[in-house]
Amino acid sequence: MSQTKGQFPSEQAEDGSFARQDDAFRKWVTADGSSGFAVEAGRYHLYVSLACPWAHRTIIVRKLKKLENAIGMTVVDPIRDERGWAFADVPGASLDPINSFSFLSEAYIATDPQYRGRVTVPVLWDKQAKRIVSNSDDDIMRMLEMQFDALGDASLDLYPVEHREETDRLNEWIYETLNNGVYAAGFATAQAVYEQAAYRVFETLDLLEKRLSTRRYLFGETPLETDWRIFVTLIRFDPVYFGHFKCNLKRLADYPNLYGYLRDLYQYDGVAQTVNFDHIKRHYYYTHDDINPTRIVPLGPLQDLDAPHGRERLSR
Ligand SMILES: N[C@@H](CCC(=O)N[C@@H](CS)C(=O)NCC(=O)O)C(=O)O
Repeated sequence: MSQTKGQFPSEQAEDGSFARQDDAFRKWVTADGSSGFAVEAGRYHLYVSLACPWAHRTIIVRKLKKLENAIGMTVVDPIRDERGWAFADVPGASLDPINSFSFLSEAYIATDPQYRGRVTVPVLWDKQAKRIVSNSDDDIMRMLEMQFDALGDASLDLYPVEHREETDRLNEWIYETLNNGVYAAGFATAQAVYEQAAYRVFETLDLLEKRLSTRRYLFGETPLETDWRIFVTLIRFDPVYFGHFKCNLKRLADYPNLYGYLRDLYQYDGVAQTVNFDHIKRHYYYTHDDINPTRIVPLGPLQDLDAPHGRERLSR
C-alpha cells in the first residue's frame, strides 16, 4: 500500500492515522488568584485564528460571557506557511498590538525557549508575566466560562452543575468522532483509516440529528458549552470538511434538524460576528499542501444561514 507522509509527519502513526499532539501549556487563571494567574481586567490577551475551530470556541465564549472589554484579542493571518501563524495587516486580521511579534511562535519561545512542538492557536497570553498561560482550547473555554465572572456576565452558566457529567461524556465523544474526526478523515494517509474515520463522523451526525429532533439544543432550552463545541465543526462542514476532508457521505444541509440547529446557533446573539468564511476557506484550502496543492478555493456552497430555522417550535 502506498502512503504519503501526511500533513504533520510527527503526528502520523504507522497505520496512516493522525494523532494530534498534546497541548504544551496548561496553567490556569483562577478567580481567587491561587494559581499565580489572578483575574484582572486587561491582563490577559487571546491570540486566535478565525479559521480554526478550536480557537473559534474560545472566541464564542469570550463573546457570550461579555468579556470583550476585559480580555483583548488579536486575529492572525489565515494563511499559514512553514513559519507558522503570522501577524499581518490584512482584512479580518491585524499586527500584534501587545508584543509586536511577527509570528505566534515568538510567544511560545518567550514562554519556553526549548519549545519544539507545533505552534497552535488559541493562545491565552499573560501581559504581566509575559508568557503563555494556556494553549489548550478546552481549558481556555472553561477559564472564560467559570473564572472571569467578576468581569463578565456571571448570569450565563455554560457548564451547569446538573449537566456536568453528561457534558464531559458528550464532549469526549464529540471530540473523538466529530471535531477531531473530520481531521482524522482528512489527514488519513491510508484508505481504510480514512473510511473508518469518515463513517464515524456520519454515525455521530446521525445520532445528533435524532437527539435534536425533540430538543432545541442538546440539553433543552438554552445552548451550553457542548452546543458551541459542536457548532464550530458544523459551521465548517459544508464549506470545508465535505470536500477538503472528504467527509462527503452527506452534506450538513441534508440533515433537517442539524441544519436548523446550525442556523439557530449561527443566529444566536453575537455569534454570526465570530464566523469569517473568508478566513475559514482560505486557511484550509491554502494551508494543507498535501491535500490541496493547487490552493484553489472552491466557490460554494451557496447557503443562507440567516434563513428562518423554525426551531422555536421545540421550546416549551
Ligand atoms: N489541542 C489544541 C488544538 C489547536 C490546534 O491544533 N489548532 C490548529 C489550527 S485549527 C493550529 O494552530 N495548527 C497549527 C499548525 O498546524 O501548525 C487546543 O486544544 O487548542
